[in-house]
Amino acid sequence: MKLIGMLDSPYVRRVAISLKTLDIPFEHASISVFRGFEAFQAINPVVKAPTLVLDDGEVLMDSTLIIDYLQALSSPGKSLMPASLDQRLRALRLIGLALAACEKSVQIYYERNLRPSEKQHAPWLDRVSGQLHAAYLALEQELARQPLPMDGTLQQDGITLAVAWSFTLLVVPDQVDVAQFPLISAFTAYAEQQPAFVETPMS
Ligand SMILES: N[C@@H](CCC(=O)N[C@@H](CS)C(=O)NCC(=O)O)C(=O)O
Repeated sequence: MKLIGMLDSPYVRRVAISLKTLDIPFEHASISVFRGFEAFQAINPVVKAPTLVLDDGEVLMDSTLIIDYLQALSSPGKSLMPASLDQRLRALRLIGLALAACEKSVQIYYERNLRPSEKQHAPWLDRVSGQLHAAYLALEQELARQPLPMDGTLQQDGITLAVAWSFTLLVVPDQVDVAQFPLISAFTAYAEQQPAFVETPMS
């Protein structure tokens, strides 16, 4: 199978790290949805990163749906999600918050970099910025209530959280006061040292 998209996308990166953590072999084509629009379009006319091309040519998109497929593909002992219902619910809540943080960071980045400055709409940016902050605040509270394990393992909630935080710090660092989020920072520092993260750098 082939993963299409650049690792500076948090969605592509979470899929690549999940593939490695699940020990699923894959090829990676680092094609930009902007600079490589036409090459991307030839693979997936919708031009969404990540795109996963299966060996039989089937094309999947959306990181969560791709990861769902990868989970089904891998052996049950290798799940990145907890088995118990209450812990699965918590993991899903963390993943939802982290994905919202990714989305809000992307929206702020696109607004600043794709829209001409005279067309930028401050109330919209303020709204998105508030949503980004709310997502990280809720994640920090979740980690205070129940820390994520830092024992050499990685689960999907931790992967997505660390990918989101590193991405936000890369593209919109002015949006977060790192001192306000010590638990997220500490977990991300741990995750970024794990082999699957080290082998999958953002740039
Ligand atoms: N919900 C999607 C979001 C994917 C997404 O928005 N990817 C961006 C790159 S970070 C993209 O494809 N942007 C190009 C576009 O939407 O035109 C996922 O989880 O995969």
